[in-house]
Amino acid sequence: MKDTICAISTPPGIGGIAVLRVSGQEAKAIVSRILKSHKKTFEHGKFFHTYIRDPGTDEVVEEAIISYFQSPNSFTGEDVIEISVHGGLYSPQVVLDLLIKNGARLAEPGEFTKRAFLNGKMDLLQVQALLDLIKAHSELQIKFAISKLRGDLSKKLSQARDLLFELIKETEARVEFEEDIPPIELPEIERALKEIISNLDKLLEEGERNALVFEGVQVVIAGKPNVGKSSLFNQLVRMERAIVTPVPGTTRDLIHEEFFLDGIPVRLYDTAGLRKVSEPVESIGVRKAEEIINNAHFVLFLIDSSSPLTDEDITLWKNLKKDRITVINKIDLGEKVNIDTLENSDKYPTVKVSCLTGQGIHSLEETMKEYVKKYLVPASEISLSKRERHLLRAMKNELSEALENLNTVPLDIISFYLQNAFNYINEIYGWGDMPDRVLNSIFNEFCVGK
Ligand SMILES: Nc1nc2c(ncn2[C@@H]2O[C@H](COP(=O)(O)OP(=O)(O)OP(=O)(O)O)[C@@H](O)[C@H]2O)c(=O)[nH]1
Ligand SMILES: [Mg+2]
Repeated sequence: MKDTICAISTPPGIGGIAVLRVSGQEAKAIVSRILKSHKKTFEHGKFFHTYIRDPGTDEVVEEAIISYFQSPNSFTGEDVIEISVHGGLYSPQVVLDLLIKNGARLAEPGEFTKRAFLNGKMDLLQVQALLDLIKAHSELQIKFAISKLRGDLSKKLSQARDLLFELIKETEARVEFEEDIPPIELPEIERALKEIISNLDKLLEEGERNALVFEGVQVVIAGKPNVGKSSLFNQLVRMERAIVTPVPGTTRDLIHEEFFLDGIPVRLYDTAGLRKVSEPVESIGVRKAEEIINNAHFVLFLIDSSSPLTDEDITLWKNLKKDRITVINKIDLGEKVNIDTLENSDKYPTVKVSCLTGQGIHSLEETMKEYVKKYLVPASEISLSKRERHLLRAMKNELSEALENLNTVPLDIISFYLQNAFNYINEIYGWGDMPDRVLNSIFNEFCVGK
């Protein structure tokens, strides 16, 4: 028998109420031990008012509303009792201690959700959706999380799974009872495989792009030393985060902050001014800057407005293999720069700003919003987590192997590829044998009490 778990499910702090949750076969027995009156009966979906009593001292320690959900009709699928108490700093803890003293065990992070999963109340796609929902910081993230929770992705995947299952049946039958049934129609198998692969491709493309809603867009501020990168960084993140001085080469380390543009998380990096240096600390900074630029979705390329372009600007611009917004800074000192000579400069939007006065910053933010949307045009609300993407790709690889070798290898090998693909799709749902290591890595992301 599994033990009965308990936790405070509301965040710590003073509030209207706090809720404790108890789940497991012994839930009723344990909670009964700490109630003032034993006459209360637990009825599924009903609640009652009572007092919490310490059975050791017989003293009343709290007032509570108790609700009961009978197995299997509860969040975890087990008997669940929720105890609502006054939302203080200390009293929920007193009740929790009593539950533990009387036979319950403190739940691990995400253990309620893990039990819900193990009892077949939700699949791993829904678990991920729940996690996305809890961690959501924007309306857009909520929309995507709800879509997954309601099963939009599950439906799409189950089409692929059903088709694949049919194929496995076809091939397995031939492998097992070769003589008794007509030979397999290879062109049919080929057509079906192509269909599944092409659907997977679409799903992967869409789901990966839309994952930006959760994973965010990486934007890097780059330019030669002293053009005002750190000043711009501070303006955009609205705090004095990075050190600003008139000395070129001030910034050496990578600094980043996150903020939202129209509900999409942006991770903005300030970098060391890009130049050739022999000084070891700064040159490490330059190397790190180059690395992070490579990984960025786009760059804010900073140019000093107060003097003409230098060779440094021109070389950096030319070597930058990234999409960019050109930001001309220090316009309060006059507009002496002409960027027309920069290769393809008209291909990118240009915004003029002064990080000293704040002029143009709003307009830059608007341009950035437009830019962010270039990377994210959600035609649907389907998004794929890293785990889901990884498994879908693995599944696709197996199917591609099957397709490639269809006419050249024996059918049992094709069937083997198909089985592997089938195992991957089941793993996305969390069906079949799931190693504890994998499950823990998912459920540990939750807090205690969820
Ligand atoms: N007048 C004026 N000065 C500015 C503006 N933006 C930045 N500065 C000044 O330019 C100098 C360099 O600014 P930083 O923000 O440190 O420049 P940086 O590009 O981060 O420099 P490094 O980290 O050394 O590469 C500082 O003295 C800033 O006060 C601006 O819009 N107008
Ligand atoms: Mg700097």
